[in-house]
Amino acid sequence: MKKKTALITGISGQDGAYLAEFLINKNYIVVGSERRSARYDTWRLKRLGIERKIIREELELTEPYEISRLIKKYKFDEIYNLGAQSFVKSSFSSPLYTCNTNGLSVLRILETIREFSPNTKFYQASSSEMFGEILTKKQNERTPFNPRSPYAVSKVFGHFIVKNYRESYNLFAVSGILFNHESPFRGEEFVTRKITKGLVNIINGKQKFLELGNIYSKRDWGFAKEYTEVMWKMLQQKKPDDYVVSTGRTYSIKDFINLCTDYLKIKTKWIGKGLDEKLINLKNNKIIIKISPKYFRPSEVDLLIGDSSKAKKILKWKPKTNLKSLVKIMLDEEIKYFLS
Ligand code: NAP
Ligand code: G4F
Repeated sequence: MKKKTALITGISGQDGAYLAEFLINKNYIVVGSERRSARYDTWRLKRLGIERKIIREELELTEPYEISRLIKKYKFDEIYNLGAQSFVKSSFSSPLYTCNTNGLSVLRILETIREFSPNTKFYQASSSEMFGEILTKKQNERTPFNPRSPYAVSKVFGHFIVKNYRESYNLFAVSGILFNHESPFRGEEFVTRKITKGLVNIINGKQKFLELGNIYSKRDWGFAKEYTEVMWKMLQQKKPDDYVVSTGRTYSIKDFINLCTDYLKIKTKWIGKGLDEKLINLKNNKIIIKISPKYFRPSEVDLLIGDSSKAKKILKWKPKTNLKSLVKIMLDEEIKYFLS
């Protein structure tokens, strides 16, 4: 049987690495696109041992002609559009760049598929951030969006342009509305990895304390490796459709910290309130976490909690890793690479 060829934009990111591994194991030819940037880094692909199994191509998502060159060259069976300016906080300082990269690039890809490769199936990385200030207790495919950042607005554009091209031109184009998903491959700017790395640095004397922003927001956190598998499942269905992917449980950043300190067996105590709240290490009475206004956002998403019953019913998918297990996976890997 002829091997399928898939393009993953954002191959250097967390999800790109796990998805590439998954597709390689499914015998796909994987083309991974990278932008011409000094930041390009293959550490995740190296750690998975798949760096040499990927065909690397250049693609800057904001460049209109690069995507058409690639699509004409490969006529991909599947495209997974994971590339994005994915850090919500940066979207407040770079709103135009964020909207161009995350929003208009989706349209650029869809237009090219429509014109040159209409049989290509397309997956768009939509986000639970689109629900923003939530309008229902749990969020599913029918919950209205209420975005709270330029990032979320850019993803809403991407989401609806996918729906529009599916309905107008009969393309197999879908969006996965994924809730937060984490792993040892998470970028260090995101809160979970900042905490796991920071705490391991602190107990090993490499860092004195950690500064965080709003520790009371709540997220529905899953394990990234499981979430990339569901992207593929969406493209194997008879009918293209959008799906929410989540665990259905929500925890605050403070809960996540407490799970980490429990696992690391650090005896701690929270003291103070607001900007003066601190986490003290009871062994030596030193402050290990402080609050800094530097990490607050102009507008915050206070609470996210997903309802992925549609994915469970149709895709036969459900999450396996709870937050306590995810904390263990992240901290074990953090310790292993700190010591190596
Ligand atoms: P990530 O680790 O930040 O990876 C983002 C990728 O996009 C990187 O490879 C980055 O390349 C690339 N990229 C950024 N700007 C680009 C540009 N202008 N042109 C080409 N490539 C560009 O993100 P992730 O966590 O894997 O997430 C994957 C996708 O899912 C993103 O679209 C994100 O918005 C979305 N999403 C993520 C989550 C989550 O919880 N992780 C939840 C919902 C949706 P560089 O290495 O060069 O920066
Ligand atoms: O880890 P975060 O930066 O993730 P956020 O904003 O929820 O976005 C992530 O998940 C989205 C899915 O819902 C993706 F679409 C998006 O691409 C990204 O992957 O922040 C989580 C929470 C926020 O409420 C933030 O204000 O943690 C809070 N927080 C508190 N202190 C902090 C910090 N976030 C970061 N990054 N750094 C802090 O020091």
